[in-house]
Amino acid sequence: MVFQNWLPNLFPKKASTVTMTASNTEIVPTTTIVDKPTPITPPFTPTQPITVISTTVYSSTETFHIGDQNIEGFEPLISLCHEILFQVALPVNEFYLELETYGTEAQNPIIVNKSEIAILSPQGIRSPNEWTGTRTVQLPANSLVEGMNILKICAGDVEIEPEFFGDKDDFQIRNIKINIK
Ligand SMILES: [Ca+2]
Repeated sequence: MVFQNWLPNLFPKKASTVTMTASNTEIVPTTTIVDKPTPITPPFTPTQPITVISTTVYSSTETFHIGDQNIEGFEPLISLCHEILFQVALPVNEFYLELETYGTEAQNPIIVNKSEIAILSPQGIRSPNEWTGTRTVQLPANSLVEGMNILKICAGDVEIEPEFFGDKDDFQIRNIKINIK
């Protein structure tokens, strides 16, 4: 006589063992039922390369007149340099200035933290007295320091037909942005 003892599968989510036994040695089947392990999926699978988005650390739509003369049609003169303060958290891989210019005719220095690091060049002999589109000036990221930084856009020497000895360029700037990546 075969005696079968079926254990009800009350807890199907757990591994369970159902053993069929017999009173003699004729049949001793053993069946083990084990739930399939849940496939392990990685928590995050990037499907696209991560893009580093630039951050604007300074932005102004105001118009500033840099130079050494009052000029009709220009905004009132500020001074020989326009100074911008901005905050940065290092590390920074890219650092650039965007702006529109009106009337740049000289090699106008861009100074960051007291070092001259770039030139805002003449905008062209044919169109010195009109607004340009957005100009982008790449700047060396290693000129930045943690925290507060100072960028100055200054008037350079007029080398072609200066109006007087020591004449500095007079020009306007607007829509200024300082960006980092
Ligand atoms: Ca001048």
